[in-house]
Amino acid sequence: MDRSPLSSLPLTIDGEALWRRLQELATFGARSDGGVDRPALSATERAARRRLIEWADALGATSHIDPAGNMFFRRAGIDDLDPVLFGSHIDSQPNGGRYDGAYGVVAGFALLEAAARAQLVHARPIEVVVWNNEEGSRYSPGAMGSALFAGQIGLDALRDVQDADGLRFADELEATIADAKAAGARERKLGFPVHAFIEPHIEQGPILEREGLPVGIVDGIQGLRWYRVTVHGSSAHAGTTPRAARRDAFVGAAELAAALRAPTIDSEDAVRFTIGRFRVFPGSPNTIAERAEFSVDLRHNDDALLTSLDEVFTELAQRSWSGCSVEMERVMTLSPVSFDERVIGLLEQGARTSGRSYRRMTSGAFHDATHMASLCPTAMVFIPCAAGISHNPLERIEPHDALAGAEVAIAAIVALAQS
Ligand code: HGY
Ligand code: MN
Ligand code: MN
Ligand code: MN
Repeated sequence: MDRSPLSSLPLTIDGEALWRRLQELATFGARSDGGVDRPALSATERAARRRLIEWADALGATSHIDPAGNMFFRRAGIDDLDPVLFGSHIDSQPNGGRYDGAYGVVAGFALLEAAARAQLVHARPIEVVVWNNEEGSRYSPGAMGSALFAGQIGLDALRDVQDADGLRFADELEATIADAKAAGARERKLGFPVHAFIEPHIEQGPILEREGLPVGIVDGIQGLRWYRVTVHGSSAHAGTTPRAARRDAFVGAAELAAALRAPTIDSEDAVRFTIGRFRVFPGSPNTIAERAEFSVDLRHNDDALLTSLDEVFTELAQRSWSGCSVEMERVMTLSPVSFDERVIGLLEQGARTSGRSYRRMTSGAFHDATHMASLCPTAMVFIPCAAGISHNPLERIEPHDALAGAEVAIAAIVALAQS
């Protein structure tokens, strides 16, 4: 891919408009504590998608939705070449912040706005993308829409997936697609050739703030494994059942959880082990638990270590724990990924041209860029967030950093769209 040197920033980005759009998007699923609760494929997310369609209409971009629920807001190029994609996700954690995912999508709209204002001419189409269900909190696995787009999983495998309230993924997806089409989005097939992809995102860690840098150029993402563990016991009376007769699913799950965590903290460097969801059934104070379900989120940049831990986990799950049996399913596997050096180089040029100091860094969080890197030249740009806090309503960014990251990413996107 040839590339035009970035002698100056190709567009003037309206930082105030970018900030206004971020705050407007945060009204969809707004929490009283300043965060957002905007689950994938929920009514609040459907309303947010409709607002993005309105924004696109006003900026002369066409709106599209694919069978995976991914949305694309397309600014035509003078040639019908493979498009450059630019964006992130708008679904959030239940106690999410305003900027995780949303920042990358709004930076995309800042580009559409600046390009429309400047009547920018570019060879390739530029498409702002909203990947469906990146968080994986309501429906597992995460990064689902980009995995479907990249052919890593098929829709058939998700037919029976339900959320905690028993609402089927397939039904909620169908309703979301119908709602977007009613608001003017055009249907599009799943998957198409992409020239390059850039995902602007908040760092969700403390490094950039600690080093006083406005921009991070992301060259890769660490690996991940997600597990769903179910421990089966027997319900019984809390007051009358002697210890020897108990098959208490909570006790079994607690012992297994501790056993799973032990080898991760024994490894020479920080495997990140998280149990974020733990549910006990029937969930009555005076009934011994018949079933316990919990999640395991495992992260590290050494795939061989993650694979070796998978073998240890599989063996532990085959044992009996306080008389309880165990089912364990690995529901998500992401190998560490390295991004494309040419796209990284364009982002570094964008930082230099815009006079922003920066550093290269690897992402601890997974992103849709993980799957896109298997399809096309891909990289990410990070901006700092206060104290590295994310997946928390206290998530905060600064308007000047939001502008800096957008200018750097947009300079690279425009250069890619010219080539
Ligand atoms: O969990 C993650 O790493 C991403 O932020 N959803
Ligand atoms: Mn995110
Ligand atoms: Mn997230
Ligand atoms: Mn992401």
